[in-house]
Amino acid sequence: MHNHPAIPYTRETFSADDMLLRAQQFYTFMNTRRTVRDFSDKPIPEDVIETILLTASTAPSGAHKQPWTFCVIKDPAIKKAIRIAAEEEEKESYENRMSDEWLKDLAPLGTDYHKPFLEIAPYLIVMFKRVYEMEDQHKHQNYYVTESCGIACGMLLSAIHQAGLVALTHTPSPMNFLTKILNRPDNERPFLLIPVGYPADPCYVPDIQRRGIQDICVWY
Ligand code: IYR
Repeated sequence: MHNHPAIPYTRETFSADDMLLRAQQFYTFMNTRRTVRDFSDKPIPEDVIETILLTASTAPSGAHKQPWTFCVIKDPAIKKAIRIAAEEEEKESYENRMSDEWLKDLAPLGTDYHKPFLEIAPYLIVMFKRVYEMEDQHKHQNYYVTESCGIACGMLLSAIHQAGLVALTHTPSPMNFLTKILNRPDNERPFLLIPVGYPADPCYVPDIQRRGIQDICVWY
């Protein structure tokens, strides 16, 4: 049946009771994740970040192309350049590009164009999506690049949470300045900018709730 190389795969399974317990425990843990904007500048070992990125890279991807590059920025001068460029775009967005409805929807989050966390957080992870690969001067297609990168990002956020760290999914718009500052090749496009660190002490998050199961699930 298979004419491609395949290896056996098994994994540990659980009784219904244990499945429910594990599912509940994981949900309880993940439900303590919050998007954070108040970061501490306390350093984090590089191997923690590398391990988190390896977890992100376990995500499924179209034709297993793994169409992502994670740039990790620790250099204060580069963080500062990113902050300056991001605030310039964000100022324009908040003042002229975002609709009244959008600004109203953001009001409970208390965001504005100031982005001090871009310099305070010990690392900025910028995820680039790789829209194609260059091999032997030929372009090779990648597939479902946005979906693949979105899934990898979710796994990245989970890995950050598991390590006891916090993150922000920051989307300065437009983000092309990241391509220039980080000198990325033509096949890469900025996908998401994720400051990672310890939370500041004190750290505040918006007083908002998640939707319940009745609101997110329809059974057939
Ligand atoms: N990118 C801007 C605005 C912003 C947009 C959304 I949608 C958010 O959920 C939060 C912020 C900023 O980072 O401030």
